[in-house]
Amino acid sequence: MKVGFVAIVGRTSVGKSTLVNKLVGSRVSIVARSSNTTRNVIKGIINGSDHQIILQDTPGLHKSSNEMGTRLNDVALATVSDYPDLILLVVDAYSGIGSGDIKLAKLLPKDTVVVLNKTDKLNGSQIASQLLTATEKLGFLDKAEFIPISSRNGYNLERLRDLLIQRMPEGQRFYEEDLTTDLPDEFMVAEIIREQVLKVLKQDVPQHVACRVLQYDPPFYRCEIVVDKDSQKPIILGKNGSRLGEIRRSASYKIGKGTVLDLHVKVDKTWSSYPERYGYLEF
Ligand SMILES: Nc1nc2c(ncn2[C@@H]2O[C@H](COP(=O)(O)OP(=O)(O)OP(=O)(O)O)[C@@H](O)[C@H]2O)c(=O)[nH]1
Ligand SMILES: [Mg+2]
Repeated sequence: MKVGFVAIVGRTSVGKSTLVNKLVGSRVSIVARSSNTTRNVIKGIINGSDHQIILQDTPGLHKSSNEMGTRLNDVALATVSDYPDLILLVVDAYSGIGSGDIKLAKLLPKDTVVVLNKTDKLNGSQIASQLLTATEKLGFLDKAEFIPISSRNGYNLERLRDLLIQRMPEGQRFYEEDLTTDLPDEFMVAEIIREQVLKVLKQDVPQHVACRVLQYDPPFYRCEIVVDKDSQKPIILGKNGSRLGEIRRSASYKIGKGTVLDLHVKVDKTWSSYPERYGYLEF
């Protein structure tokens, strides 16, 4: 049986978490338009009768301007040096390979698999030209395989999945066959709420939002949304609490039928200095 670990790395917002969800076939890692969405190494497990592939979604690499950003980068790079069976470098085929991608690629093994994501935004000849440019710019990865994909419309994901299976060593399952992630349920609930916060607020509020479950009593959950500035609290609440209501409705729907969410907004000016307190960066 083919079993192994695949570390998925790349700059922020290239679509790593979207890819993991698509390959796994369920939503294990949250996705947002804003940068620095993923804050933990999130495992997504692909199960088959003759294979089990454990994908490790990681925080996106970026130019960090604060302590938490630096630690997010460190967590991602630690996954690379933790002897995964394979590394998947995700790049954005639409924006092309930039200096950030090259800098990261230089830290990776020569047989890394490079996926050029978001090809749904390009036509056939543009894809061919981006593929050529990528192989030139990342030519130092001289045993690399380059695959254009789209996590959005599924283009080439079957081929990528087959390649991953092929590249895994022989072994025994690490996890039960029906598991798609090993994340604690409480953390999943908090992440779904954070995803809806980012979605409802769009660019209004920064990534500096934390979500934590205070009472876990399914289908009842009491949770806090934490911001680091007084001025952000009214933004989350909206006029007469309308935005918080919208967040509550959409998160309840995503968590599941019958969910009752009690949401509170809190200001903790230093939360990003203690991300573990809120469940981030600790696994
Ligand atoms: N058009 C298009 N958009 C995509 C594709 N994959 C992801 N996206 C979008 O890109 C944005 C970022 O996606 P994520 O999956 O959160 O990116 P990420 O690399 O995990 O980001 P970080 O967690 O911040 O590192 C979201 O708006 C996605 O919907 C794709 O194949 N095509
Ligand atoms: Mg992500």
